[in-house]
Amino acid sequence: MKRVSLTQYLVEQQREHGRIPAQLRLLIEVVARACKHIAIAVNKGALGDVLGSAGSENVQGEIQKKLDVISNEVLIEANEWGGHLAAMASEEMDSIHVVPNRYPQGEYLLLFDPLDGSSNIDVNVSIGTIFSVLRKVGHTRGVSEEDFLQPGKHQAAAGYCVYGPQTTLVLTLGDGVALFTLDRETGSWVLTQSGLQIPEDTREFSINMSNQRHWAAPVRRYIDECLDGRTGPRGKDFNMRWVGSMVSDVHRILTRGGIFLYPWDSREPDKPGKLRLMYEANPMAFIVEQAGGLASTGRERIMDVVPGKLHERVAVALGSRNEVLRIDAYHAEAG
Ligand code: AHM
Ligand code: MG
Repeated sequence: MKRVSLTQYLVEQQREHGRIPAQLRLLIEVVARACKHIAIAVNKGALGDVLGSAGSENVQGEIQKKLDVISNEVLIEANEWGGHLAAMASEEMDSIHVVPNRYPQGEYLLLFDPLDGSSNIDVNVSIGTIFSVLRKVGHTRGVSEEDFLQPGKHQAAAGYCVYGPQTTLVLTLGDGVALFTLDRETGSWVLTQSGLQIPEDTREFSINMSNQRHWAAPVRRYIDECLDGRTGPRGKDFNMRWVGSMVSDVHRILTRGGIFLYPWDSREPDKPGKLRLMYEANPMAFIVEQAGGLASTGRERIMDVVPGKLHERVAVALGSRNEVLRIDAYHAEAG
C-alpha cells in the first residue's frame, strides 16, 4: 500500500483544491509536530515525572496537571515563531497569547485544549489535544480577544489528536475528515482513512449518567427512552459508553456512530454547560458535521453560537444525525 504522509496530503489538497494557503499548511504541520512531542511526554508517564498535579489552577478554577502545563507550553513554543499566527488561546491560559514582536505576525488564530481529559492522565486512559483555527478578520494592526469571538462556522480548520493505544490525528479543512496514524518508527503521520462518515442512526449513547438528576426535561426524556430499550418508545436496546475524555468519546462516534451529550445541568445553573465552546465544542462540531453528523446545543447549531467571551461554555449534543435531530425536537417540544 502506498503511504501518504500528512505533508503529502496537505500538498495534494493545496494543489488539487487550492484550499490550503501556505500559512495554514504550515500551521497544521506545526500543530501535528507539537502533538508528537506531547505524545512522547504522555507515553513516558511516571518515568518522565510528568504525572500528578502542577500545583496551580487554570482560569476555570480547575487544578492543572503537570501534563496540562507541559502540553500548553509545547504548543505555544512550537507555534509562535513560524509567522503563521497572530495569536493563540488555550483552556490553560486566562487570556490570549499574542505572537511576540520579534516574530512576524501571520493571519491565523489558533485555539486549543492542550490536553483534554485531564482526569484520565494519571489512570492511563486515552487523552488528547483539540484545536481550532480561525482567520483574523479585518486588517487592523494588533490582535485582541475580540478577534477570536467568531462563531464556529468560520473555522478554517479543526482537529484533535488521541494519545491512546494508537496515536491518531483527525483533521478537517472543511472538505471532509481525514485520519492519520503516527508511525512511531519513522515519526511520520500516515493517512490511514479519509472521507470518514458517521452513521445516521445508532444504538449507543455517551453521557455522564451520574448527573441524571440535574438534567433538564428534554435530556431526561431522551435518555429515559434509550434506557427503556426494545419494549420502550425507541423499540431497540441501547448501549452506553463514557470514557470521560471527550476526544475518545468523539473518536468512537466518528468510528462507529453514536451520540455524545454534555448538557446543561442544574449543578451550576448559570453556566450553559461544562464544555468550552471555542476550543472543545466548535472544533468537534466542525469535524462531526464534516463527517455527516450534527452538533447542537439542543436549541441551536453549535457552530452558529456567537461567543461572548473566550472561555464561554456551551451545552453539547453531537454525533449521529437522526439522534441529534431527535434531541433538538425534544427541546423544541419542551418550549
Ligand atoms: P478537561 O478539558 O478539563 O479535561 O474537561 C473536559 C472533559 C471532557 O474531556 C469530558 O467529556 C468531560 O470533561 C468529562 O466530564 P465529567 O468528569 O463530568 O465526566
Ligand atoms: Mg478539555
